[in-house]
Amino acid sequence: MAPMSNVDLAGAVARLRKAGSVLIVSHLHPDGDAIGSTLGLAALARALGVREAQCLNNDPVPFPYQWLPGARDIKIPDNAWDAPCDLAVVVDTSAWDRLGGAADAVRKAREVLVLDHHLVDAPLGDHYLVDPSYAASGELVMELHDAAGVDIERAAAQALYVAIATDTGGFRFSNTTPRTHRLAARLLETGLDVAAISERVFDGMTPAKFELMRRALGRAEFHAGGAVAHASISRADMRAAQAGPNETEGIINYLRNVDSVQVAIVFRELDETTTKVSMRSRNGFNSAEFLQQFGGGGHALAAGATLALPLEEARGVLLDRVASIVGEST
Ligand SMILES: [Mn+2]
Repeated sequence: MAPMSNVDLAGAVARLRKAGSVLIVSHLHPDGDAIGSTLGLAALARALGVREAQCLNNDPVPFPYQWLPGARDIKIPDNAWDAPCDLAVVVDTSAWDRLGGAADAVRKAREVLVLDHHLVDAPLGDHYLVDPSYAASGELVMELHDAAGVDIERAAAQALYVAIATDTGGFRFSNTTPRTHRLAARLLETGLDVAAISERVFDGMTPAKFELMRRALGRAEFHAGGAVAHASISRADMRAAQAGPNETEGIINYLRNVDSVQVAIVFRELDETTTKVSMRSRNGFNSAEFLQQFGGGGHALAAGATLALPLEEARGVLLDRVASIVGEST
């Protein structure tokens, strides 16, 4: 059994099999893994004979994933949610505060099963399978199909390919393993169109995102001999670019890609007193560990936190701490 789990793959399948109604929920501001894993799980639940499998997320499906079959059926929370379900499955997060407005519906479920691959101390839920050795929750969902003896249908294969491809940065990040490629190879065998998916998921960009990138990267700063890079996105930037939260995604990678950079940080102003911090790192700097002191978490190479500080202050505090670790003055 994985280190942070109280249920294994077979146990998780048993919970699904037993449930008459299932609610599948992932984290707010869903990424490709969140959406892809949600849809893959819905397909698995239906194959296992679950009478009612519904999907719910705090936020609408981001544009690059809206074409996935079933994506339109992922609901957003409203006050029309009444009947408690037998089993809520929380995927790609283990934390209540990442569920946003979907948390209430999860709390009403008779049982909660968590399937995740993030580093966490105490996962939510009655049953949890949390294994950071998976590059994506989509890998876990594929292995659940195998444990259940269920073939992955064509539509689910597309969703799970998106899940795995996005969380590995197109099979480029260090979380990519031989298992990742073996699982992805099986998805390709269903005949999915890799080039078409890649174009939709990786290369497409709204004009709003381009404008936001222009603004954020235009003011990027480098410190500590180029080892630390950061950029900030204010609410004014978001308004001027007419950008939504999803359009901030990926901007940080341009900072991390600069070859001198060990730690890349993007600060985003949520309101007057709240700042969201995203961090990417390499060369041994553990972003998740570092951001724990600010109540954040994630992976060693990619993590995030929300600070109860105005943008400028959050930037000051965090950059000071980073500098003390990276070892040169900023
Ligand atoms: Mn993930």
